[in-house]
Amino acid sequence: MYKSLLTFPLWVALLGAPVASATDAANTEGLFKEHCAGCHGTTRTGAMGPALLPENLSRLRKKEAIEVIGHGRAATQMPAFSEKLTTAQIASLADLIYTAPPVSPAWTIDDIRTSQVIYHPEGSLPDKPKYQADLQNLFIVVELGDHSATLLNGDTFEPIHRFKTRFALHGGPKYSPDGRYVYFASRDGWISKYDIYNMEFVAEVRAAINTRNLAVSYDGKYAIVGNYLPHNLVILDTRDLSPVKVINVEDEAGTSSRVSAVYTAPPRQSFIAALKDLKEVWEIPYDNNPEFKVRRIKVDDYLDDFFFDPSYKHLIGASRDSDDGQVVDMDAGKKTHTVDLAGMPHLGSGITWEYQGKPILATPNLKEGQISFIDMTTWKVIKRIETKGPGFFMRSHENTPYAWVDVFFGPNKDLMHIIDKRTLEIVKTLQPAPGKTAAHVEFTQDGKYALMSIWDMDGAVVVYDANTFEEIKRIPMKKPSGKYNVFNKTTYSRGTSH
Ligand code: DHE
Repeated sequence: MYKSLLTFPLWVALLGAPVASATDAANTEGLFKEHCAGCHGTTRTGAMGPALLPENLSRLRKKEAIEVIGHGRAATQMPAFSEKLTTAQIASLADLIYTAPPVSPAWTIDDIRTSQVIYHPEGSLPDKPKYQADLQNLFIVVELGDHSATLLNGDTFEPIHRFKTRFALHGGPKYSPDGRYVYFASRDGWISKYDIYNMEFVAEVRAAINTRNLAVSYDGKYAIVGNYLPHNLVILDTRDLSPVKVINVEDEAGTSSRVSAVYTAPPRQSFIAALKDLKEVWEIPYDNNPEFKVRRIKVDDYLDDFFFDPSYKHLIGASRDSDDGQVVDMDAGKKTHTVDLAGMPHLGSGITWEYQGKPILATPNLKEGQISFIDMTTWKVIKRIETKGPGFFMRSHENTPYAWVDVFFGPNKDLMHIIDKRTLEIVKTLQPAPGKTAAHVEFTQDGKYALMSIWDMDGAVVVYDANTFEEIKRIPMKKPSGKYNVFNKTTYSRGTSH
């Protein structure tokens, strides 16, 4: 209690919110140059340390930022400044990094080229794996806790190798079609290519200052990176991650937009991007389109999140501020249906299966504890079920009659529901580690085992028998987030994300 009297919020409460003067701002800039710029870059776009711009800090509350500046960050090179700086100075630095600079920083194709690092030129590493394992049943597990990833054997559930990644990976890593390489994206725009056979990074490039996600073309030749900062899409040559083209995302009038997400659409031989600030969906064919010309499809609303039907003929998109989802016929190039989807459906985490002879889509909801089931022939919601709280990830597999969905938010975050795909009812609720978030399931190649994350620094991947729901094994890990099975991802299983 006594200690808290000395801390910033009380100081603010007693004196009132400080009025920033030009001198204060200049002093804070000076502090930043002296203590922070060396690692985070003079323009805050990041260097050895991560970028410190509002877009890059969206997952970190200001209170936590103040804590990190004062006391450092474990398992990184971020030192503690509480001995060097006053509480007020630390608070002013936190204010600075959550304020957009007067001029948005640029990141040009030359910056991208300059950032490229080639550790092993193409063809210089052996083609034979350095270990014995079924290469189709490997997993990459991302461990957010200390910015690492584990290569896991999906038959024995033994880790093969653990390695450091870039800071704050986000979104699913994407495999090359043969499963030998995996591509990671970090929120700071770093794209890394990792050789799973040799357990080495082969190339890295910084494609942007703030990235949403990346997708890899069906033929494996290109990667595309969708960005918030700058407002663009960057196409890379997957051989060494050289930039091939930067596509500025703007409409005909020159209004620019952030990219919500970009995915590959295998049967269409194209990439498809949803935009956050323009009412357009973009399709970029990569076959017979050397200039990567964009096909623009007008839609009724901005799209924050979207999903495809298994044929990739329809896109189902949702805006976080609307009660409706939109169905876009990708061949006709127009919106054809509206889906009644209230709350904040997490379509990106939706999955599909056949129910009573019809394809259905099931999606959790980030705001409400419910799962919606949508008939993909009529685009009507055929059922909603209540869950113990809003969920983030839903997963299944062709060989299991069950779908697993987490309760990511709220007091029941330690629960995981299992839904029978034949009845659309919850048949079991697991609580693998009381008090700790249970999240994100991915199946083995044959669908016999389900791997679940205990999303905690003192966490684990828990392996379950997917039929009996019995726990088989607990593999200790540091805040494991997503896990990605080579076969399920490269064959575009209907039970997982693509
Ligand atoms: Fe994600 C995937 C968007 C916050 C963990 N997340 C995705 C994808 C999108 C997305 C568009 C699909 C990209 C892909 O896989 O190629 N995520 C968003 C948001 O808009 C949101 C709500 C806010 C934000 O700040 O970006 C958000 N996401 C989070 C988190 O807070 C999570 C839980 C922790 C983190 O890493 O920051 C998180 N998102 C994930 C994971 C995936 C993901 C683990 C990949 C899931 C998969 O199985 O493919």
